[in-house]
Amino acid sequence: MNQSLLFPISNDYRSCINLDGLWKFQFDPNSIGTKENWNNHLPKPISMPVPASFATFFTTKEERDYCGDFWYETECFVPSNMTGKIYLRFGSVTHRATIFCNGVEITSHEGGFLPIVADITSVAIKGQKNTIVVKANNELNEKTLPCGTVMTLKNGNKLAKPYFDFFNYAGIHRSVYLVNTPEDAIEDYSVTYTLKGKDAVVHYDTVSRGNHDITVILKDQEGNEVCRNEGASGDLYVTNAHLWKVRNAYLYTIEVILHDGSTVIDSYEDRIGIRTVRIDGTKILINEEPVYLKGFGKHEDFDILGRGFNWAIAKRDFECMKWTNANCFRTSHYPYAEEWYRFADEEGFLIIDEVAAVGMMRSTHNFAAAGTGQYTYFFETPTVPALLKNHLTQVEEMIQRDKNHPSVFSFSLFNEPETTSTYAHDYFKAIFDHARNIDPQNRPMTGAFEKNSAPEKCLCYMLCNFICLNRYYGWYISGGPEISDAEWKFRDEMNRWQAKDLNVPFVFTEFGTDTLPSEHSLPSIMWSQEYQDEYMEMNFSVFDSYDFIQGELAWNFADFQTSEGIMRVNGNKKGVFTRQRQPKDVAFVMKKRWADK
Ligand code: BDP
Repeated sequence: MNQSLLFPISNDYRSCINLDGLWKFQFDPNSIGTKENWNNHLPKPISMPVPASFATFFTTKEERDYCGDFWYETECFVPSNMTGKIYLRFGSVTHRATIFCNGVEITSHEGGFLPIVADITSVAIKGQKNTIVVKANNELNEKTLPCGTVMTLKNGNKLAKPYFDFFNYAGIHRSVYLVNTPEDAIEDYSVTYTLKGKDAVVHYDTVSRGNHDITVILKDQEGNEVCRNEGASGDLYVTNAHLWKVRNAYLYTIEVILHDGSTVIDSYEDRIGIRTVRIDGTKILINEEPVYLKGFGKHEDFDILGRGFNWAIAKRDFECMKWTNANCFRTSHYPYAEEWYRFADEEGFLIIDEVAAVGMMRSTHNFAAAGTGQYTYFFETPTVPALLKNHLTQVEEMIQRDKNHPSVFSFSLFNEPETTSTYAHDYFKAIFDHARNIDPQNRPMTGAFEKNSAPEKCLCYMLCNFICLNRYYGWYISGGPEISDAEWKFRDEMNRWQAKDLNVPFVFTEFGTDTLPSEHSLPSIMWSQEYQDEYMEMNFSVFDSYDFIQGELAWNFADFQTSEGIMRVNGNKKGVFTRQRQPKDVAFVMKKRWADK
């Protein structure tokens, strides 16, 4: 573990000061900033809200679609009474960043969807304002996640060409904190659970700096102490345990105390939920009870905010999801802001937590390429070892960050890569082995497969504990008047999977149609609301025909922004809700079905 990724909290021993607000910002199209010492100060900055994507504020295309280096700057007062360690913690900076404090380079981080922790203890000047500068970059390539490329226009401007179907939003997308901990401090903890009749055992493990005693206390929802234990690792026995149940969450508070006798050095508090996860044959078991997954693939996406985290949007999204009777979502196609998981823990939602391994097929229309048989030799290229290294690191950071959330019952390690070569198999075997080694809760691992990953050709499905399929029979394949053929083809594929007798659960992690709320048609026509309803009903009748299908996560929860193109009408319109989070007709269809499913 390089840095503590614990979510920042404040108490008597540690503190966090939120640095969100209006920062300074400057584009650096010719990458001159480093040479010209922008790490000290930006020469001609404009103002920029944090957290948010920069793209959504501008009125010119050049700025909205800007691709290259860009810089942020702010001032941060470091109080003179701070002792111990001082860090800056960025929830994420997309896609990569170098952090400077008072002109001094502190750290660099690759990957736009996981935290950056910069230790500024030796550089921060107490009792005054310190200058924080961030050099960021949003270019895409095939060595980093997510994958894509960059083209240069005739006018010299760079343009991101994602191999994925969401806008390449960039910026400081999540909250920034100044974190202060004692010199010797709690760095990490993890929990696993065993159920024993009505009781439960919470097995814990802690990581801390310095040689001190550890006491761990568990408190119930009313704040009463339930049990405690001494030692860096050990067991907490909970009699008559309240389990964390799907859509009926119960959260305990765990407090880890670092101390020398009665002198407390550090304390860290978090909320945890007692629940187990297991795959048994074709069933997904939470607390040994089968659960059928109902819900959505989502995006962090909204007007004006872009991919910037906002509590109000998260609240509305949970209310809409609860209204549909959903119980699950996938963080397609990257780890979301930590606040989403904390919210899901409280609401009793299950999460398939996905790493940003998307675009592992060389196509800027991968959604259309899926199913055409197009093969791009993605895993046969010399850049793959570098990509693998980044992929492994990001899986590690994601699991380190999210391992204690009861909502997270599974990790998804890819979305729609090429999977039909032995190269792909070897690549993903390394990823799955690593993930399994580091997840303390031994969660089921999965990945989402597109249509070219057919039962006869795919060499990677056997790596998964349950198999996630993204399928668009009735949209990309045999859409509109051919929908009866679509159903036939869909059933044919499912029969071929069934014939393999894999005895594992299958979950549909994508199915949907682009639908404009303005379009109504009787009989239905593609893009109309009636067609979205008809398509869903057809899909449901297929799902209900196979016992091993144990979940349906519709694509997508809401309309979202993408790159421009002839197949996208100001974004992807497969939302069950509009981008403003109002229901399309199909939302009522889902609500009705999921009420009794
Ligand atoms: C799948 C991708 C997803 C796309 C979706 C679509 O996983 O990101 O948005 O298709 O075409 O290929 O809507």
